Amino acid sequence: LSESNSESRGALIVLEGLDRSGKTSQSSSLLKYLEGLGHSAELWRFPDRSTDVGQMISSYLTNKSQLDDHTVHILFSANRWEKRSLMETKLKSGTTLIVDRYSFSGVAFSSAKGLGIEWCKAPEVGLLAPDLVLYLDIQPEKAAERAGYGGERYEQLEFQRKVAQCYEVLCDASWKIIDACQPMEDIEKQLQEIVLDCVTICQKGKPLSNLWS
Ligand code: T5A
Ligand code: NA
Repeated sequence: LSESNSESRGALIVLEGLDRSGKTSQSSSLLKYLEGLGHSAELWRFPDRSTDVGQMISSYLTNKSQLDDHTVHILFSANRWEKRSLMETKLKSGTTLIVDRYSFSGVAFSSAKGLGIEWCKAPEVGLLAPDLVLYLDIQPEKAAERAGYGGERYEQLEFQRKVAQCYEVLCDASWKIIDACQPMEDIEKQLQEIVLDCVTICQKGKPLSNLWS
């Protein structure tokens, strides 16, 4: 019996950035790339608007309901907790997850409203830690010029400037910062290389860990 593969698992890869920085476009193209190489991979996103909690968040983001800042913060976190065990199952079964926003969005957006950063981090503790954070770096002014901007609650220039500052506080040396103003194909190539390395390390049995570590 060979045990050499027993720890092999999928990678947890997170894309972060301001609204309209290109996360969804790049997540989809990464998924195609990994599938093209024969890897098992799925595209996830937070908020996951398909659950009951996700629908409350969606209604808040589209200004159809009002919620206290603390309340909505905890809802975003709950929306991740309700997917945690499935996330772990998928990773352990060898599926790589490309995740469009995660806990860092949760902390950056709520602390940009003035909530304390430690308070914001607390409900995220114990969620799975990503193997890789890809930060799509764009000036708030540039993002605002992109199609579809301004449709949702947080898509306002002044607020996005604050979010960018909060991301700077959260960012550590392990994050990969990518200039999101390059042509899409150039960004794709850079991300592919980084992601492939990460997938390989996880296949070799890098252990899973929890936030914040
Ligand atoms: N939030 C989220 C919290 O407050 N707490 C949390 O815990 C979480 C998880 C919804 C909001 O919720 C907040 C953050 C958000 O404000 P969302 O549904 O992910 O989050 O919404 P957005 O981040 O706003 O997603 P967008 O769809 O607006 O932006 P993306 O995904 O970053 O960008 P994308 O790929 O859709 O591209 C936007 C446009 O730019 C073009 C695209 O074609 C598209 O038109 N584009 C480029 N143009 C030129 N050059 C490039 N390189 C380009 N890349 C993309
Ligand atoms: Na998006």
